[in-house]
Amino acid sequence: TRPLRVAAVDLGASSGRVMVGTVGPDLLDLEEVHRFRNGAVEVDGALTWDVRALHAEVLAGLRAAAAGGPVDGVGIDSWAVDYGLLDTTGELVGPVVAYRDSRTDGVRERVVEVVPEEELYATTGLQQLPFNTLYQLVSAPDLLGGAETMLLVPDLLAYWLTGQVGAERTNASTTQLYDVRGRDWATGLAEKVGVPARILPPLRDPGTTIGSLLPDVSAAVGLPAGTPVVAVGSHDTASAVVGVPFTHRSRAAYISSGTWSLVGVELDEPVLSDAAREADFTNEGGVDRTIRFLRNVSGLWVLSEAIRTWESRGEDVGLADLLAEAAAVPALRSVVDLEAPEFLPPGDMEARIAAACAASGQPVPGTRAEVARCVLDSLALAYRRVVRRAAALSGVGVEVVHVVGGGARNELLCALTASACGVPVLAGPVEAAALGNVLVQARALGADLPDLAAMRALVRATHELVRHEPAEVGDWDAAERAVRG
Ligand code: LFR
Repeated sequence: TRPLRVAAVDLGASSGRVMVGTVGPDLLDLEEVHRFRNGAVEVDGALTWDVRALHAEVLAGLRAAAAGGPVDGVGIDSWAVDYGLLDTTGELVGPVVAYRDSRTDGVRERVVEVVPEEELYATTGLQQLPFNTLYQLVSAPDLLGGAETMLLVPDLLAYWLTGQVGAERTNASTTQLYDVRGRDWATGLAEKVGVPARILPPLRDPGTTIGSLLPDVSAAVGLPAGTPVVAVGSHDTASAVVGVPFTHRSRAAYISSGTWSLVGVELDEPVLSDAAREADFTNEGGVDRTIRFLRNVSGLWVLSEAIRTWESRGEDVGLADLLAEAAAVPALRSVVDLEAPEFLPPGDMEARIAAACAASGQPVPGTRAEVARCVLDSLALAYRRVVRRAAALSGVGVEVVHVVGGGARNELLCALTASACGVPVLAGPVEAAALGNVLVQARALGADLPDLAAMRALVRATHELVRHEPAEVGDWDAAERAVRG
């Protein structure tokens, strides 16, 4: 029998791609067939996602996949929390607002007056991110009246491919409207904060079939009408964690490093202790009933925003050159708290970094290389803080840190991370999310991959990892005191 050939749609906040995954015994190959830019666009004063354009890009990607051979399945993952609202006729109500929009400013503070943080955490186990779906919904109550269904971004795209409505569980778990222990929508909580429970669609498990391509879609992309769309870990981080090549998951932490850095460990049960709540750790639902116990740390977003600002002023910035120059800047000259709220919205990151350094009595980075170095040192410092905390809260003894995603190809960042965490870093694969997407589809379509361990063994057997040993680069304790007192 020929190997399975599936299309994985993996959408990030700054780019999207459609990859063709080929899976067989000892075979796991990825080929990128379509890549496109993504980014929030301002419409009527709101930061929004152009979901129609994303849909068109998905179709273009599927067409490219079909042109290369048979396609046995399609799976979609994307960033979490954002959604479209549909009315009773299935049309979008209002725009799909992006999570960095300021509409949620102050909303969390209002909600916790109604439902105390302790109760929110006991039910949902989620980190208090200002943009959690719950807070977004509460911030725009006028839209809820006409809404019949809320679909998270990957579920919305799957709806346009198949006509089927539902909520894939790993992404549903990021909404702060999902009961992490009861594994169901937290409808009581939703009603308490004014979110009508009717808009929460039926849950679906990763690994189940959503439906098959609608006739017009299959005609448009050149795939047979019966082609299944499979629910994968539709939260990109859930798929990325499937792709983490753990040998012993109970002795390792992971960092899914891209626009965001998701730093944590994989567990079988949520940790809902007071200590976990106070440390603001999230318990997101993973594939095969696992728990992603982690914190969101601002990631390479801060560097890419800085570069975007420089380029908007007509300066030409090559990332490779910038990183090479940053590597030559002395370590830990100045560090900032990348978990601070000022690094969330788009804008001039160089100015925000300068202000933070000045406020904490550290040298203000004076060159682009120094700015980049400050971001990378600060990221590694945050990784150290969060890895240690994850270990302490969960009882996982971290002997190695896996770095997956785009950050895995950033050698300076990986080396700094090993130094900061004091354990080896295993870097790769870069395309962990697409691999996780492919693997879950392959199993659903009959591949012999009984569990996550088998999937990860296949990733290890087919992908080269780069090992970074911890080296002395500077005084991380002093750096931590500089940002956190
Ligand atoms: C990463 C990610 C994070 C989520 C953030 C916003 O791409 O999905 O896991 O917290 O984006 O959705």
